[in-house]
Amino acid sequence: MSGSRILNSALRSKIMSADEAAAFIRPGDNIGMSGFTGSGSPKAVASALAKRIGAAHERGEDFRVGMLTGASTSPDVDGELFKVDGVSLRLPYQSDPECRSRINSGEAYYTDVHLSHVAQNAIWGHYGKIRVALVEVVAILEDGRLIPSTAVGNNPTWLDLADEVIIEVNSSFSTKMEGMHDIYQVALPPNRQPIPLINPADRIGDQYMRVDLNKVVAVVETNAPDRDTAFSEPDENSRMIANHILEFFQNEVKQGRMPKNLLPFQSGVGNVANAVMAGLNEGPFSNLTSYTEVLQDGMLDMIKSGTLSIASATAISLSAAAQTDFFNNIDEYRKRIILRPQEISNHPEIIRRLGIIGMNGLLEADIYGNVNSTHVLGTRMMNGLGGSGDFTRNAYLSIFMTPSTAKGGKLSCIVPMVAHVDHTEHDVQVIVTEHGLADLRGLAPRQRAKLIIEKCAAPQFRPMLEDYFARAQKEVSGQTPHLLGEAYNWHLRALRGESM
Ligand code: 0RQ
Repeated sequence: MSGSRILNSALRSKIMSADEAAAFIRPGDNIGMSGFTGSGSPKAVASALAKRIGAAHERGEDFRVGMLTGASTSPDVDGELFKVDGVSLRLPYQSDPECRSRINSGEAYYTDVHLSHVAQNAIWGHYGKIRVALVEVVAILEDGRLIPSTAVGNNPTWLDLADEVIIEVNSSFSTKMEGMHDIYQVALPPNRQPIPLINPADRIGDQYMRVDLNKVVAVVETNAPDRDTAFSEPDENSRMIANHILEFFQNEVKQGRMPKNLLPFQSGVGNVANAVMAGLNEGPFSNLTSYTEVLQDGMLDMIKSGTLSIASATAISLSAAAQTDFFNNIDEYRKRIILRPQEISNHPEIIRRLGIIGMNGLLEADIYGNVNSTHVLGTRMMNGLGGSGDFTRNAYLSIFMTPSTAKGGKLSCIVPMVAHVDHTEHDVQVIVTEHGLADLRGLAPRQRAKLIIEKCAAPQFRPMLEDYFARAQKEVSGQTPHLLGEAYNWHLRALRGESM
């Protein structure tokens, strides 16, 4: 029934169509938008805006906006807005092919920033004025408080900063999500206080988001599920990577460095990460906890089996089948899942305090352990850094996992020197491929190189890496020996379409 989830009468009077709401957005606006890895993104107003922008461009008018979100959105948001060349600035993380192509062609600016930094940067004004907030919620209470949807992201900050607020109320999500969120915002220095979160299960804030009702210009009703984040069955490489990691964890417990139920873990996105979750679910561990950004299918399975007792995140990004399961069993999941603003899910203070195990993917690592997560062959943006840096720098254990090769074996994911650095050798502690796991803790660069080549490189590239490293030591020496005239020949060969 129309308006049934909008209990506040002032906001009920603002109900309108997506086209009418999109008309509030002006050329040049910066929009603080909901959405994190496909979940919680606006289902109607962004595509209505894309239509409006497309029509303006046909009339020869300039119309582009700045688009700031939590992380990636969906084809009807990033895809449609970028297809009409409607975005001048995008941040902080994206994974849409259309968006990626406009960034790499130079038509749009993309600011790749740690996810935990976005809110405070926006408050400080580093992104300019955030004039409009476009935020999806599940329902509006009588007093105007908002029940967040499947992603919290930066929404509390967008609601605070914007002059005009457009709210989408999505009735496809159960109102039983009420109580799953924990909204806590940090003050700016010098008034910042310690964040009182000691365990992943702690609730430190409010269940609801708040907005100044006078700023709300439009309320739009929608009824559409989140983007379907499909996962494939773990392939052989992913299974082998997962096995190396499980064996490593067992040894850490044996050495007394981690308790039997490990430490809270963070898991990146993608199929390898999901396979590691599947491995953990089948492995010998129980009563695990997670303090992460995104809850994927694998973690839902772990909650169901009882392996995972609590999952703290900022978003739930699931396949269609897992979304059905999530809402069918929401009363159970609500006891085990907490969704927080990304400033808190990714906060360095908490990550360091909890002693997180961070597990993320990479494009390439070099023989000394520097990691490139974002730039294909050094120049073309893939998805962005996301939260990998928040966790890698501050975790107790920073693990990077990848197949040893890409593009059918033509590219080695272990190279002499990465062509772009997201995570430095000082932060990267473990690298894992299907061939093995290199535990780099405590090692000096030349020791790291030996181990990474031996354990992680693909057999067809190993002799070349050994030869490079041997000659670099002999001809140049130094703390971190490199043949600077040769290091990027690997990438140059790849750019010519040859094997590295
Ligand atoms: O390309 O899809 O065209 O085939 O990169 O590679 O092996 O499927 O791995 O899905 O785990 O993604 C780094 C992108 C890895 C991801 C990255 C090509 C490869 C394929 C994907 P195709 P895989 P994954 C939490 C943390 C940064 C953000 C992050 C990522 C595609 O992990 O975005 O960690 N990380 N956030 O063929 C050229 C190489 C390559 C390569 C792989 N060396 N050169 N292409 N590929 N290696 C989440 C958030 O923060 C929101």
